[in-house]
Amino acid sequence: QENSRLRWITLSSSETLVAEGTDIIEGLEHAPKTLPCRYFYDDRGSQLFEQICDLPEYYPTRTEQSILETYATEIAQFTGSCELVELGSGSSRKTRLLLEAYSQTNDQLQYCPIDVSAGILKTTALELLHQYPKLKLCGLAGTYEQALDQLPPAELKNRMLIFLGSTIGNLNAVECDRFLDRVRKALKPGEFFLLGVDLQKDPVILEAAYNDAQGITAAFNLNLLAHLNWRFQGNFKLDQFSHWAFYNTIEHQIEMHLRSLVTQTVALETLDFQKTLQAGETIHTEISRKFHLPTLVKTLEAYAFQPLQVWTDPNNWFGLLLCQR
Ligand code: AVJ
Repeated sequence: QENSRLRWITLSSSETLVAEGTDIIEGLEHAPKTLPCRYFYDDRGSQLFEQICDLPEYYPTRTEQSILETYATEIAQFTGSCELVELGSGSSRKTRLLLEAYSQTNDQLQYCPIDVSAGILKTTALELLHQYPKLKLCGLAGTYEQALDQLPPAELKNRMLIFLGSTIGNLNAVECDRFLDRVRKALKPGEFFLLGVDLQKDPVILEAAYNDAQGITAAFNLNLLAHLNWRFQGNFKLDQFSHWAFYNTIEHQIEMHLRSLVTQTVALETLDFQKTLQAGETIHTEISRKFHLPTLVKTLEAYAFQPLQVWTDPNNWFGLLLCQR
């Protein structure tokens, strides 16, 4: 009977076929070279990210988790019955706290996880259906852009879009504006938006979180190249690159790069693409912006989101914002 509570939608866009891989070519043609951080998350990358979340240095996951542990019931009472739609749901580990709270205050439980990694989406969906007998689940495999443009109609009378883990920090200011505009269009007036953001803090703490002693973050960064190798028949040799992460205090963002240790030519055969990297040259793979809460609140208001509540942890390391469209 679990199947009757499960629906799958694989999202695609008319652009997909044409666009497949062009973002990679664009990034590698760019000076300095970049690669989209979305490509971290093949199934192996999603697993590595799960390991990062458990690292002693990586405070965001457990800090956000502690905020949710404290306030999930309050959130559920505040919004009342609503469908939960989550962007970048991954293993849904933090969302379980919300599902727990909503299953106690509401008789209907509707969850729509969205992720680019179909593997982790499926495993998680089956676990959740088993764990919550009332739960109805609609999994969407695709990018945020695809998902926001093609959200299935709400099954319940209200809806809350959830975007946790400070994943919004991966977007630069321009992309963030475009994203918030999409979110606003995807939601109806009165619907909710729950946003988790990492806050500005001592750079020593920030840099440690992206340079863990066990080297899991390095493996995660390098796995992007392994992903490109299998997906586009690439020839990246992972041992000829090294992980580099630092906090940019001017931009208030962690930056992750991959540094080429030697002069080498990389090729992506199915994209019919080749590029030479100089020894020491870097490829920029990720930004992770760290936010200033009052500024973020103003930005959200500018996009017609009304911040209803802002919660933080005792150190003020992480923020959780409940907004209403
Ligand atoms: C899930 C994108 C928020 O930026 O902290 C973790 C990803 N990168 N370690 C982050 C990540 C390196 C993470 N986000």
